[in-house]
Amino acid sequence: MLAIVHSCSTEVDNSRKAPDLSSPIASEHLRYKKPSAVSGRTNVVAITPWLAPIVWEGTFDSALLDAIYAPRDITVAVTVTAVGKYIRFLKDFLETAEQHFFVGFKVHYYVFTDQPDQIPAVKMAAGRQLFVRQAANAKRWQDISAARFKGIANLIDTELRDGADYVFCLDVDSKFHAHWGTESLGQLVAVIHPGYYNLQLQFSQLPYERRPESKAVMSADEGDFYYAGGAFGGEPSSVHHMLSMCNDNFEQDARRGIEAAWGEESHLNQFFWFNKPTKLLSPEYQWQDMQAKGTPEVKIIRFSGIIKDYADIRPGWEG
Ligand code: UD2
Repeated sequence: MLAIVHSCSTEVDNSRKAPDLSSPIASEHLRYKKPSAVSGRTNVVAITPWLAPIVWEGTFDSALLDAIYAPRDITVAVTVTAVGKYIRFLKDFLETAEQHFFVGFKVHYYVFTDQPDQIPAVKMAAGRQLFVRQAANAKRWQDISAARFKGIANLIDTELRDGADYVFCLDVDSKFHAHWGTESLGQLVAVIHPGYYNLQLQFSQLPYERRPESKAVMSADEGDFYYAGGAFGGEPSSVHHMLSMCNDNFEQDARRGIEAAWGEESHLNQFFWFNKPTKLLSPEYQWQDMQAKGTPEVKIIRFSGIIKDYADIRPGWEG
């Protein structure tokens, strides 16, 4: 495993301190507009039937949340894979992350790539560092995408259990457009897929894997939300458990010559059906540029997948 540390503009102390929960938060940081128990966002659902919050613009106060998390001196790890032609998306991903993702907090980017010499130089703020880890190329884009789960699980095992408080796993062909911060933290965090949040679809019409031969199978009356494979996260141990379970199921399928409908995303969705996420992020946190820019529900787009030429960039693309 290759380990290259890219220097950033400022010296960073790598030793993580234990959170000092005894230090009081200055009360002025805790003051904010009086909250209401009876008014708020009315055109979206902000809580699941299992009482996990669904994070939408207008449901949280960033300054208050930052004041709660800042004394804990947290480190947020981000994993992103840039293999083959997808390396071209990394610069924008990193530059926009520096503008919007956990600004003011320690962020460690872990870039998995087959081209370590092509990592762009991106100026990073103090406390933010980039680490490169080797990833293999493959003949099929599906295999590159799915291999992320095993690679990230290994990274958590070897480095993140003690090296980060939270980890987010994101698609590289994406850009940040607006604030993404402490409101997104939780034990196990899923993002509602932007293509399925507002359709009056039955469970049977969501694109879960349906074939009983696959370990990702969901029956027609099962499901919660349909979640995106391009963004999820949580505490390292919980994310590790999820990735390991999904990867085991994915490999069992592969040994029997089956590939779930949407690859690892199908396994992820089935995992979340059995193991409910503790926090959901609205599609503000995983939009797609090919969709309309805004809707009455999605007032702000924080992170979105760019439009890409599949035939040009994906190995093994068959249309
Ligand atoms: C969706 C999911 C994606 C994955 C995939 C599985 C979203 C926004 N994205 O995206 O996470 O679950 O479905 O079908 O929900 N990659 C490379 N090189 C390659 C191919 C892929 O580095 O040649 C990496 C890269 O980080 C990319 C990710 O794999 O962002 C997923 O591939 P994709 O973006 O082409 O998959 P897509 O758009 O179908």
